[in-house]
Amino acid sequence: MTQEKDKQGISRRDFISATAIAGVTGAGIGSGMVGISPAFAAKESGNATAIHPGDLDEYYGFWSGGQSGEVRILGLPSMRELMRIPVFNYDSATGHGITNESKRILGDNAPLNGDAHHPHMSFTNGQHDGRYVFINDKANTRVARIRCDVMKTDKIVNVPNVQAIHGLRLQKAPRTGYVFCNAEFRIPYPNDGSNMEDAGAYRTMFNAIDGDSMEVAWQVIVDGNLDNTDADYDGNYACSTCYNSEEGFTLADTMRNERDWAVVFNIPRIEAAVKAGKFTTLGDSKVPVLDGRHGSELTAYIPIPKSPHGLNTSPDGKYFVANGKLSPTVSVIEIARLHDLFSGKITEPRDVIVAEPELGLGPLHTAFDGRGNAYTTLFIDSQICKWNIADAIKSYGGEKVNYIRQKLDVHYQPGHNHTSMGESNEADGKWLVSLSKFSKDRFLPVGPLHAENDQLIDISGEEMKLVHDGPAYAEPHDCEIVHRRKIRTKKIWERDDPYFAETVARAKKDGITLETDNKIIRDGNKVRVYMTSVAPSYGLNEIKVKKGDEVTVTITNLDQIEDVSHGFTLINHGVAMEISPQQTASLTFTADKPGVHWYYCQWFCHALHMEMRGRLLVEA
Ligand code: K7E
Ligand code: CUA
Repeated sequence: MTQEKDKQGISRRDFISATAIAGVTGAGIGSGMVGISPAFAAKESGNATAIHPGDLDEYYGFWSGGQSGEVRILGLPSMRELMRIPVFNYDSATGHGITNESKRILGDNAPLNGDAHHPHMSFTNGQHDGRYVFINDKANTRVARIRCDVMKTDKIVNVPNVQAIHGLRLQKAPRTGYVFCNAEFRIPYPNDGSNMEDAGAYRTMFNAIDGDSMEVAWQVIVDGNLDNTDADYDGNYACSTCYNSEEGFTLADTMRNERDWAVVFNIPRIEAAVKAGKFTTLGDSKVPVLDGRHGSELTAYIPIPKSPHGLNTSPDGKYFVANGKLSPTVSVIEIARLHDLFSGKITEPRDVIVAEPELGLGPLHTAFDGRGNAYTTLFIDSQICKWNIADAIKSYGGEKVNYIRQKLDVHYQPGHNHTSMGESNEADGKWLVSLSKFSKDRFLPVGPLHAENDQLIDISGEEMKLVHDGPAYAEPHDCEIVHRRKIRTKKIWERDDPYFAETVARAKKDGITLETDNKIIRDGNKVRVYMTSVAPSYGLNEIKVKKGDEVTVTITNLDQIEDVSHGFTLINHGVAMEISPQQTASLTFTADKPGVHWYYCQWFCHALHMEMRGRLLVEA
């Protein structure tokens, strides 16, 4: 059989299911491959990469939208972008940041920019459970929650007392539970301008948010800056990397020490201390603040080489891997030894380290295949280094073994990398994505600002194989790859959905039945317009108000057919929103311009979509 390859080297005929050949390398052919010629399988080996028109992907990828402040959903292995979820940003397609429903989530006067880094799906017993994705906003010190049944942001919490939420990971067991997040930058306490030059007054904190209530549960003061974090699979520990143990203000200051540290948080001890009232509060915040600086029984500081960055838990729950960044090594911490460290049986903190393999220049993040191998990005070398954990441990113990399995060039300067299901205890070792920060010459040039390059790598065999380049806008620091069996989305809204419950309650107060009524209610200079929409028309094609009125338009989309979303855009007023089937959406604006202003549906919904419009008549 001849193989037709396109420019990326992806076989157009590679239609066999990924499951059937996962893990097959070279000539080893599984019996599940009925009807596939041995020549084909032997030559191709590994995962099916092509998803043909009409076929569905096997995985959802949740991608951080970086400085765009959003989250994107990709399909893997096709790397097609399926949806964007506005989170910390303004979105003119859906009206996030404009609608009353989204403003309730964002808060009053919320900034409409964000710097999203770390999207992570909730867990039950170490497995992804399809409930929520959480993500941080470094730019405005916030954490958001996305509902995975409708793929909308449903809660955002501002974290008090700190600046710049960066590393974010979730409690894995028994469930999420806590959303652990690092505040990166140190600020003086109190931060009121009274002590800005006093370096000794600066601190930062490790934070835990209750993933159910989205309230901050507690905060722990630490030494140094905090960078990335991860949690174990038993609910006992979280571990964060720290750079700037020097606690300096300048670049030169932060680089002085040969070693910084990883700080381990003892979750049961912290919870006990909160219960026992051993905490303070700061300013107006009621959040319990505990002291976890050196000497505290709540934390353990483990010295590791210079300015570590990523912190990743192996899917077997045995190790925390801290990535060296300025050191060519990663430090492997055996989680079982942390019990002895906290009980005092181990007195030298570095005795919890069981391997420190030297991998190459600029190790930033590590991913796992569930078969005992780890994959570390080498930012400076522009490579992924595949290494074996057991062999690295043997080597640290003095045995002569080569733990490095392969180095693969990526293009270029990779930050995070991710394996399919590899951030849960169901790592399946099929795919690896390298989130390369620079794309340089890999795509058609589009001006000084370049796309990032998210590269798909087949890791199902012994050898890593690069199979796809995917350009991405605004830096997707991090992503997570979750099998589609974990996710159940709704195709149309349910009428009692909490997303618009407050809007429904407001209508009820006005005596409105949203599913049938088309009415305008005047309340002083406040005008509330209620209408329905059914393709291709609104329930009202004329709204009469007076100049200066504050107008709230509430629309209920009565269509029951999947994909018939409507919209409402009012010309020259900066207002627009999505109204998907069975959804109620609302927005408020001031009618400050006398005259006729057309409103129209901006989501193509019908052959007569262009005719779906009406007039706002503003009397002088
Ligand atoms: Cu860019 Cu996870 Cu914010 Cu590393 S972090 S690269
Ligand atoms: Cu309704 Cu377009």
